[in-house]
Amino acid sequence: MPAKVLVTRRQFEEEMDRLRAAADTVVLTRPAPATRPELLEAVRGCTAIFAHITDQIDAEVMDAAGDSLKVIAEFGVGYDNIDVNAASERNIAVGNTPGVLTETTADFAFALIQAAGRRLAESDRFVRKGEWKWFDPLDLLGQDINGSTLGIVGLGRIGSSVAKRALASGMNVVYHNRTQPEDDLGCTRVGSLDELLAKSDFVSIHCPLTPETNGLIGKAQLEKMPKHAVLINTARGPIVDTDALTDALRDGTIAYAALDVTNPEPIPTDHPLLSMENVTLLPHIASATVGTRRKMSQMTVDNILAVLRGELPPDCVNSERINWG
Ligand code: 8YV
Repeated sequence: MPAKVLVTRRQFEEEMDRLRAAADTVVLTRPAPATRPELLEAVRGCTAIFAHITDQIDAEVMDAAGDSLKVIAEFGVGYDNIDVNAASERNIAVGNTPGVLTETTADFAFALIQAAGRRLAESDRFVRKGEWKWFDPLDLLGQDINGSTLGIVGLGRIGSSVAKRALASGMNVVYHNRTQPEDDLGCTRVGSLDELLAKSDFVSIHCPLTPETNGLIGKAQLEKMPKHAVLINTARGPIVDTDALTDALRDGTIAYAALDVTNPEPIPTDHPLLSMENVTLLPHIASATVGTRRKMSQMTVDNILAVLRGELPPDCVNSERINWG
């Protein structure tokens, strides 16, 4: 019997053809993600799940798939939607797509730093609403990027690439990391997150979502930031406490936020953040270029095809816990 592969969202056809050549491939093509009952039904008998951030792949889903399940291949570098421990206990490999989206995501994070500093989205709304009636030298004043300090929370692959862009634009860069990176590119390591928050004009988040980073930026942390500070989040929504951020933007604790990720996601259209001028909201598109999404799709398929051949995925996050004898 051919192996069954479930792809939970529509994907690049040429990559789906590579899967179809090797396995019985089911692609869920509806515009909305599968509901929980649909997912539990769709995974039955699968060898591989091509998963997306919208899928909560926990022990219940793994057990619904049954003993056939050998790999969960995430379309993305972050895999916080997968219970990796539950997968390892069941000898299921978990794959992801590191590296390939680093520069694209860093481009986008730096674009948000610039867009927030210079109030681009707000200025666009100003023109569209017909509010641009005359020249006013004191209208829509932003903050300089050059000469200001960027604080990077998590100087890993993406954080380092953002740092390179910031240094090239004349910013000072400070960072907070659990471990000392091999090359800090000339950035300054600070002793604590609080110190970083107090020193930075712009703060950009680049750490993964883990139990330790969930709610990392809450009321107390926002209060450490200067009043003119800008917060950028392209990592994961739950790292920032949404209610605390909403209050901080409303009462002037900080000046601005640019968020590619939110909690919840999508952010409801009646959420107070949507009516505030000092926040720019994007629909989780930091990696969304044709080239990068194609490469992510290709890597996800490569991870699955390796397992169908009996090998570990080339990018496997739990390889040391897998024993296929
Ligand atoms: C993806 C991401 O868009 O790689 C990640 O961790 O957040 C994004 O690149 C997302 O995972 C889509 O499934």
